[in-house]
Amino acid sequence: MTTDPRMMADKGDAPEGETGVITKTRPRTQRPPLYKVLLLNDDYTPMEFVVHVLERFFGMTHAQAFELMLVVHKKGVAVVGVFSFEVAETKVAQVMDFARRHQHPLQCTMEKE
Ligand code: TYC
Repeated sequence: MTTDPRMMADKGDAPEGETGVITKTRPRTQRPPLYKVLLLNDDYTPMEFVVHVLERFFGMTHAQAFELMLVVHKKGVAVVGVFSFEVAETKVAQVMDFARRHQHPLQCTMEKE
């Protein structure tokens, strides 16, 4: 029997070459927050003006724009698109400015998704 540590049998705590602190981290993918652009109903803005806004600033066909305008008209509000903060901000400003220039009370807002 030996007492020399170099001669003692492996106690089997862990397989050789696999000791040490685990340092690997899962890559955390950061997605930018998205913002919904909402169009609100009112009693005065002409339906055709709203349809034009949706075609002009949201790239919808006349049929898509008419359909969504009717959703806003009936339900009071609808999401017209989802964008990055900067794009959403620009769309809201474009719609609000266009409505103001035509003296319509149309309201467009954004909220974080
Ligand atoms: N309610 C308006 C009307 O009857 C039409 C309208 C639709 C106004 C959608 C705003 O976001 C709107 N003339």
